[in-house]
Amino acid sequence: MSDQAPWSPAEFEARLRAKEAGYHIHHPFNKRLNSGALAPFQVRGWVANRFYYQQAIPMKDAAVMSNCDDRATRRRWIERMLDHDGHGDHEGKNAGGIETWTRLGMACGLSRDDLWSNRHVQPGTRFAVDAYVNFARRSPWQEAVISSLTEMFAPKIHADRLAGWPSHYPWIEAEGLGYFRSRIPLAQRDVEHGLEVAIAYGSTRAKQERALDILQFKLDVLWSLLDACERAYPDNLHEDRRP
Ligand code: AHQ
Repeated sequence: MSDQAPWSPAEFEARLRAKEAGYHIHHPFNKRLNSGALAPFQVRGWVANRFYYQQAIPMKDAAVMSNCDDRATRRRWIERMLDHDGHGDHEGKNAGGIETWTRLGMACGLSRDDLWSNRHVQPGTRFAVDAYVNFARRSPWQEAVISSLTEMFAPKIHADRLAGWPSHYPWIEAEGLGYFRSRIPLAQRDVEHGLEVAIAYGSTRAKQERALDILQFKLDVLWSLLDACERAYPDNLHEDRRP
């Protein structure tokens, strides 16, 4: 553990943001996905595996809440759960992000049951996502908040999908991309809160370096999910085994 002086908040944030180099936007499978190089079955496989991640987010967020003794933080954090699980009548725009992701899956040709049964979820996806949820369950709430900061880099990956998929994948109904559009402002709001927590947590150099390690763990979670998809859905996958 370092006993050096802490970095300034600006320097600490810059070092957090420099971890973008390991973000899954740079994963070979994502590069193929966002450049239009994947076949429909490979896109469907990715959607079905990412659905398992989306389902896990509110449980991860509930774990953060359960460990958080600060009411002001909980009052902000609960918005994340409602964003994913929906609120009010849970219809239309109140249905929540998991429902919007379900509509992405159906726009790609998956059935609702294909998604909610988790029948296409690969072992590597399950282990990576479950590791993320369990990290949030057993860590101090500030550390779990820091692990969500991979979303600093998410607006670009959503924008890439919105810009490219309509022409790359015209077979996907356009309204299916609604999740990516809806997530950009929410990611920006959530990152603002997450960075406040991270800067306050990073009172010593050792804690700042711990924060960088936590962010690397979460980058590895996202990277591993794409490793699992790349392994499961090779170009020559037998017809009978394609989602
Ligand atoms: O759709 C995503 C989402 O709701 C979240 C919540 C946040 C977290 O709490 O870890 N991270 C996250 C991410 C979402 N989408 C991913 C993508 O590539 O579409 C990116 C992912 C993230 O960057 O952490």
